[in-house]
Amino acid sequence: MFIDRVRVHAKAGDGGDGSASFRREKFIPKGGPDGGDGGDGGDVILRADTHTDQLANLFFEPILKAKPGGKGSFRQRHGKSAPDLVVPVPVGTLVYRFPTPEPHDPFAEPPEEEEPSETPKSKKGLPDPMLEDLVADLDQVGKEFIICHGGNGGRGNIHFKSSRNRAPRRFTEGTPGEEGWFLLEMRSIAFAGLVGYPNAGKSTLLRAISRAHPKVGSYAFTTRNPQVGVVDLEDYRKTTVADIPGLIEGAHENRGLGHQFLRHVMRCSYLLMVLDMAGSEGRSPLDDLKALRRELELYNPELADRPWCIVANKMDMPEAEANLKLFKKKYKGVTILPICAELGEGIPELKSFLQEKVEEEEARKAAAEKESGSGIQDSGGNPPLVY
Ligand SMILES: Nc1nc2c(ncn2[C@@H]2O[C@H](COP(=O)(O)OP(=O)(O)OP(=O)(O)O)[C@@H](O)[C@H]2O)c(=O)[nH]1
Ligand SMILES: [Mg+2]
Repeated sequence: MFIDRVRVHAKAGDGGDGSASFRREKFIPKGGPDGGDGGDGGDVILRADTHTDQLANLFFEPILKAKPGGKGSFRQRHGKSAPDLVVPVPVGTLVYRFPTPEPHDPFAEPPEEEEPSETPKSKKGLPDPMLEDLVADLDQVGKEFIICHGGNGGRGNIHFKSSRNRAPRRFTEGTPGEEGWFLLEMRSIAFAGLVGYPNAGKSTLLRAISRAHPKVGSYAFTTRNPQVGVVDLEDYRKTTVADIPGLIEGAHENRGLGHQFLRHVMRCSYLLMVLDMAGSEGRSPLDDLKALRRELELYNPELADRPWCIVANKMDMPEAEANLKLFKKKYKGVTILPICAELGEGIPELKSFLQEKVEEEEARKAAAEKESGSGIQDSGGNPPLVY
């Protein structure tokens, strides 16, 4: 089971209470206050980790609870601060905070029957999060975000001693740790995304250009989870390409595997539209491309504006040549890369094209950085988050 979206409940540790105690020893019957402070509660921290590739561990254990701080004690002993709970999540995880639910009102009118809504619902039953609830984007290895801060420890009675009150019984309690509901959503981060109908040969292509081994099958929706492959380029450069499950008409309305994977395309700077040039299964590659572009546009107009090119696959089949000619006539301004993913033909050309695009992107980024005058690295060549 591949999990790229989970709801979790997090609770940071409460601060430990301060202590109210008095020094009592032989021959020192009234030794004054000596209650120590409480320790701080542990934070709940999410950390982007390269060794975690999905959110499955959180699906099975969705409650993240950090330990409370220790209580203060006599002889000025301070309570121990609790360790932070660090939870590894995949690089590219977005964190949304659910608004705190209203307290339940038993006298409230029961809600009216909901009318069937026009907008598609998420397939896994989790509502689509709102952009304003986004609190963090863990898009770099090692990046951390504290989702709940631990409470502060209370103060012991030793702090409340004064000239007028030599034996204070006052102490403060530790503050409670924060808690809340969060939605964690993973979006694969890759330079280029392979977008195409089922069976167009996306997974075969990823196998041909990288060391990734996604499953290849002659049936639709062989790929059910996005997978990122690392592609070695010239001059020891590397880039990443994401294989994404097949897209069908109506995907923006959640048909097929729907939104589940369009989410992942959002993080790709470049789109490789993979087409079955032979038009097997009685389809026309021209119609396929039109439908794919429309789906991207309907899901998010921003996606339709991403730079893209056509990867004309299955050029080993007899019908492919005629279709390629049609494409060259119709899409004059668009790069068309004819390949046969299965036999590895056209793969070196595709790789050098990718290299060109990676270098262009790097130059663009460097120029943008110079302009803004900041030396701060952005999210590693990925476009800003858009929804
Ligand atoms: N003749 C020919 N067949 C190919 C070529 N590339 C892929 N295929 C075949 O096309 C079928 C589908 O390939 P996949 O790589 O699984 O296609 P996909 O686009 O990943 O499909 P989904 O994961 O279902 O979206 C397989 O039977 C492949 O063997 C090619 O260049 N030529
Ligand atoms: Mg596939």
